[in-house]
Amino acid sequence: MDHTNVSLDSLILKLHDVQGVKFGTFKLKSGIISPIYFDLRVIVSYPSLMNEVSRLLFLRAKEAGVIFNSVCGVPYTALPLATIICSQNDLPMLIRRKEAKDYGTGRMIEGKIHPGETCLIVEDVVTSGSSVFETAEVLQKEGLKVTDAVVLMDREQGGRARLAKDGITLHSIISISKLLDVLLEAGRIEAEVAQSVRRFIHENSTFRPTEKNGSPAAKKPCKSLSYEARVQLPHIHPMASRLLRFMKEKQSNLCVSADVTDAKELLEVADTLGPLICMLKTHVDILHNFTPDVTSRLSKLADKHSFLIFEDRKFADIGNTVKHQYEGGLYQIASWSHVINAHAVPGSGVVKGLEAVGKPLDRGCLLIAEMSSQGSLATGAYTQAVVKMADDHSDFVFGFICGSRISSKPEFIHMTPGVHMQSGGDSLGQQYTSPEEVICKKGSDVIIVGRGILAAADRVTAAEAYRKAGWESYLKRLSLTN
Ligand code: 5BU
Repeated sequence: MDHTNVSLDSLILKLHDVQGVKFGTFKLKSGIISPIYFDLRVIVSYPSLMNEVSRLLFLRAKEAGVIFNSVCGVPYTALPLATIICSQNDLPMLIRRKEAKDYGTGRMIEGKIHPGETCLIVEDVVTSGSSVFETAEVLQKEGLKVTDAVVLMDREQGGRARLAKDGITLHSIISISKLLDVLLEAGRIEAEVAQSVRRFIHENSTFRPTEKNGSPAAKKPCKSLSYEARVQLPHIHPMASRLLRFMKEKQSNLCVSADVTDAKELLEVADTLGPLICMLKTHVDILHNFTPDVTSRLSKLADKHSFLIFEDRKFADIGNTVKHQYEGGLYQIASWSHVINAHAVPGSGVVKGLEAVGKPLDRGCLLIAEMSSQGSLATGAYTQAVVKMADDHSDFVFGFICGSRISSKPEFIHMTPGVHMQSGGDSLGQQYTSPEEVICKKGSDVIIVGRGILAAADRVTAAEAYRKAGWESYLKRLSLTN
């Protein structure tokens, strides 16, 4: 069980206890009078708080699927945080100097630099995003890539949008809104104080994006949007964003359907094909020798190779029953599967039941809007009703199983099964479409391939052929639509 939400509330209260956040009348550097002030430097005096903040920062980056080789803290408060993160997770650290040494090498960065590698930036508070940006600039000058920053506190004054403009995604642990909610509920502040802070934040944004929704991407039709542009969308689900990142980093929109019946073979498929895929789809209930150890090893392989696990359980019962099926029983699916799917046929209760279990664990759900099998009843008005259900539950539902793009919202991921290089199907109703047709013509995002790869004499070579075909079809789609 993940206790992030619980610990987040207590973290906010602890920060208030140690006066890391204060309410009153404060004159800022800019001369503006603010009703709230953060002084997170104080946390260095509280070791357990330092450890907790560092743990959550690292977890946030992991949850978002950020892939990085080293970590750099924005001087000075975030320096010790970066140190703890690196020390506890065995990661190399880089230190940014505030001023170049006037002797010796005159370097601005201390630590071993490997040009081309990606460095994660860590910061305590972000207002306009300029400190993060300055650090990113120094790192980039040394040949490093900076794609993401994690921050303890986002003041929600435009930093996120400003950094997004420069290609840096900001991930925050605490937003001002959350902070105010928790302090209000705990009776630490009055409603009027919360209200005045909200007004101040709203009126003092440092960055006003010219495009609607804060993202130039929001206006483009989604077929012409790159996977990386979709990561930046303001309302993207964390699971969708994590998947899109894996896709971009690994140049893979391939999900392998690991339909094997032996546990050892399943783990072998995951380990050998892991580097080529963005997602591994399982049917654990077809394993003849399932043990909980299989799923814990699968999770380790997912971490090792950066892919998501999708248990294709197709939940389809009333909310109360699916809750138990998802959380308990022999398979305890919620504890290891990042993604699950559901039929919409029972009505929205099925999503509500699953969400009650999956949301606290930061899981995500796909709704089955269409099926690849011959004579499927999931068509027309049914499919449209599924899209509406996804819209209504976009906190937990982040996409569809479908044959083609069915929602114009670029936040939704479209995943298509029944994919094979050779046309045709099987004797039990499966119907196949090619990777190019699915990605380029039908506008789906991810191809799901089972026997096309599993039945090949050399599975790695076959998976690479599907990865390449899927990726090239995506590049072709971008070039045709832009
Ligand atoms: P294949 O070997 O590529 O045909 O396997 C396809 C997989 O996708 C298999 O695990 C099915 O259970 C799954 N699937 C599908 O084929 N069609 C659908 O509409 C849905 C799932 Br939903």
